Amino acid sequence: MAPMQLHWDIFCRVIDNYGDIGICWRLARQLAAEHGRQVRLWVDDLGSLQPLCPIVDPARERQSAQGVEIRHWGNQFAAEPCAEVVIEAFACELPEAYLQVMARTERKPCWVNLEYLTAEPWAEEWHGMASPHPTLPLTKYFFFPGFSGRSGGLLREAGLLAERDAFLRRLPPRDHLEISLFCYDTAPVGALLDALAALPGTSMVHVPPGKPLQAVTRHLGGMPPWLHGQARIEALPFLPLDEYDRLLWQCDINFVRGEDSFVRAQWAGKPFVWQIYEQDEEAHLAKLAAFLDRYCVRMDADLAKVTRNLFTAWNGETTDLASALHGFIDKRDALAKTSLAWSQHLAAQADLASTLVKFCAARV
Ligand code: TRH
Repeated sequence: MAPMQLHWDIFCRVIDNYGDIGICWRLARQLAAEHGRQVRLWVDDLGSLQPLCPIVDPARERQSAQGVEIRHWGNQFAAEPCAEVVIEAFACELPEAYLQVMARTERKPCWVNLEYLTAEPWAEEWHGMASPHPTLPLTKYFFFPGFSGRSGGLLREAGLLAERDAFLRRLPPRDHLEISLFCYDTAPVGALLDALAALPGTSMVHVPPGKPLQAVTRHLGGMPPWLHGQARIEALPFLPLDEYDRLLWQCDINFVRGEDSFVRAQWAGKPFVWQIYEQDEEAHLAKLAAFLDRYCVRMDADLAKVTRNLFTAWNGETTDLASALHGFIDKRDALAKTSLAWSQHLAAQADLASTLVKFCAARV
C-alpha cells in the first residue's frame, strides 16, 4: 500500500485582494481538520490573511492557527525539507531553493498547480494533465476546480450545508430584503442603490470595507449608515471567514466577486449576483458566459432570463441595471428555490480537498 502523504506544503503569493489567500487558507485548514494532514502554508503577505483569520500576527515568521503551520514566505527562502505533497497555488512559482530540494529528494513529492476556477469546458480536459519540468526530474500536475465530476470540484467543508440549514432555522422571520454587497469599484453600485431606493419594499444593504464601501460612499457622500429611499445601507467590518459565510446565509440576495465569495454564495443556497474579476483581453467574459450556461440550464426560461439580465448588467455588459434588478427581485421566491437546489446539486459532487487528497495519493 502507498504511504499516506502526511506532510503538505501550500505556497501562496497574494496578487491582490483576498481571493488567493482565502482559497489557500480554506484548503489548508480543511486538509488539517478533515484529512489529518500536517500542513505548512507559505504566504508572502500575512497581512492579507489576518482579516480572514484574526488570530494571525502578520509580524511573525512562523505560527500556527487551526491546526495549520503558517510561515512567512520572504525574499530569502532557506532550503527546507520538502513535503510529500506540494501545492503551488495559481502558478505562484516555487522558490528555486525549494525546487532543488524537491529534485534531490529520493521519493519525489506530488507537485500540483492549483488553478483558478472556471466553468469553461477546456478546464475539464486540462484537469490532471502532467507537465514535466524542463530540466529537473520533477513533474507538475494541473488541478482545476470546477462544477462537475470531471474537474477537481469546489472547496466545501464537511457538514457545511447542515450547519447552514441549522443556522437558518434559528433566524427570526422578517419582512424586508437583506442584501450583502461585495464587489469591485467598477460595479454599477450607484445604479443598484438607486434601484433599491425606488423599490416598494424596504431593503437593508450590508457593505464590507474597501472597494464596496468606497463605491457606495462615492455615490451617496457623507458617512454610513445611509437611508436612501427605501434602502438602508450600513457599513460592516471585514468579517472573519466563517462569519462572512453566515452573512451570506442570512441574506436574501448576495452580491459577490472574484472566486471564493462566488463559491460561498453558491453554498449559501441563496440568489446571488457575481461580479467576475476582470482579465486582460476580456478573457473574463468567456468565463462569465460559461458559468451562466451551466447555472441557467437548470432553471426555467423566465428565471434563466432574469438571472442572465442581472449578471450581465452587473458586469457592465448591458446598461439597464434597474430593470434587471426589478425583474430579479420579482422572481425572488422562485430564485430562492432554484438556488437551494443548485447548492444541493453541487454538494452531490466530491469536494475539492477530498478530490485533491485522492488525486495525489494516486500519483505517489
Ligand atoms: O477578494 P477577491 O476579489 O479575490 C480574488 C483576487 O483578486 C485574485 O487575485 C483573483 O484572481 C480572484 O479574486 C479571482 O474575491 P474573492 O475570491 O471572493 O475573495 C474574497 C475572500 O474574502 C473570500 O475568501 C471571502 C473573504 N471575505 C471574508 O472573509 N470576510 C469578509 O467580510 C469579506 C467581504 C470577504
